[in-house]
Amino acid sequence: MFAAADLGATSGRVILGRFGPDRLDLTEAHRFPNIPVRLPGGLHWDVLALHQGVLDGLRAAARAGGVTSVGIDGWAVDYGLLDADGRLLGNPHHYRDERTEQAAEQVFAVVPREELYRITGLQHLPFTTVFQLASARGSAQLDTARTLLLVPDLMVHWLTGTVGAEATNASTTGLFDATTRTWSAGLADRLGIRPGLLPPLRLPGEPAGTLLPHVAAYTGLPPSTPVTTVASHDTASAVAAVPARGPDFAYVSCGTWSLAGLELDAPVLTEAARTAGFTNELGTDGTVRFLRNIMGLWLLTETLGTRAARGLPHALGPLLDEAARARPFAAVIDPDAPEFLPPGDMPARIAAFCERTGQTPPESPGSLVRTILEALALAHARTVRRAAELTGRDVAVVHLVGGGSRNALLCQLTADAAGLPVVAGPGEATAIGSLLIQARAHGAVGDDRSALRRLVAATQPLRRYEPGGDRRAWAAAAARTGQHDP
Ligand code: LFR
Repeated sequence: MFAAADLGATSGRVILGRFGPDRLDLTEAHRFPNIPVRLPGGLHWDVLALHQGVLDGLRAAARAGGVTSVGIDGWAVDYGLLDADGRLLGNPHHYRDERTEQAAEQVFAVVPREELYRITGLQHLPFTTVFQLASARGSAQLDTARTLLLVPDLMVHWLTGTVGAEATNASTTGLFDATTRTWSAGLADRLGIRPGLLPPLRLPGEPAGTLLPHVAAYTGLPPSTPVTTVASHDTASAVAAVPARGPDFAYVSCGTWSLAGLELDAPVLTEAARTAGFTNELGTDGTVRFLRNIMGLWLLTETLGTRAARGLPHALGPLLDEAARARPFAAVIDPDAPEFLPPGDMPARIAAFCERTGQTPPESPGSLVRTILEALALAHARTVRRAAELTGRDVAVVHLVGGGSRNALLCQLTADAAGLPVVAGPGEATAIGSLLIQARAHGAVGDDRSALRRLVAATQPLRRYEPGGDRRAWAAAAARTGQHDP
């Protein structure tokens, strides 16, 4: 049995996976909330609570019979800083904190955006690590720091005492060279980042240490339990678990974010890819995740959160039923409009977006939810099409994985918008990706990446949605969106 600790933006979980010939059985050992905290210094992650959640999950794993190995993944970009004694300096910032607004321009003044893209291959997101570091420049915290650890690497450090930077997640920092697949010492130097701050890289499958004595004592797992490096960027793990049966697929990893794109062998670092907003993040086995970030279910969860705070009905099921019955295309919004990024009153922001673009805001909660899901479906479809155009690849099927795959309306709308079949599931693709990498490293499954995908396809519940709907209406909506290349 293997344990995957998967940290998401709203909750963390520890999932146990048991492999057998043509078998992969999953059980959820523990789930815990991830509640960001606003302090005078901005919006932060409660990393101690996350560590405690991981420990409690591992304790549950020990009670369930123990594990061959543990792996940890989480969202990208964010980091903790350690001092010379290896202690965490303050609480890591949340990528939705507003402090990075001006920072990108400071970076571009030193490394022009076109050059930065040619080196790192990253789409422009205001919160990328390199911009967060620029906004922290000259702070006492950064001046004192000796080691930067991305959040999953920090969790591994607290389990094992070891220090390393997992490569798929390092590739999201804006300090990683997409071609050489190493830290870009040149960029760090030009941007005044001490080279020693960035720890040695580790690849998925490599050992990351064993449990510290106090971790073993608390969890009840033996101190010799290995922690295995997985694709610690959650999206990289999710892509590894896409249940594709052939090469001509696109994926949408849909949770808080929708990450839509293709798996490639080499980065595409052209101006066309840059202006279309595509990123080249590292995947497992040296693959490249050529994708775009789409705002994702964040729009929906923030909408539900706003309604809950006002004492309004906010249960997802009934709202989705209403949305399914609501009139199509009451309003068409761009889900990636920058004002949707920070936490806050999403219904009011969507209404303001509609008014600004000469549209009547959705009039009922069901219509609002439908507007969000149609906007995501349009963005999924448009991103998949652009990715195919930019790479000359054929796409015959879209695999929608992650929590969003449980949203039948979103899956059907995505199929309709793309004019392609959507295969939905698995919902826990990220944890499955982590389990597969661990199982492979410990010899419980074979090496071949496509065979791992076939195992997921053969063992996990999947649902297929055929494209339907009114093609002309979708085309008209796409023309109305204002969904733009950034
Ligand atoms: C998804 C994800 C995305 C990344 C965003 C912020 O959970 O990891 O891939 O762009 O979170 O880190």
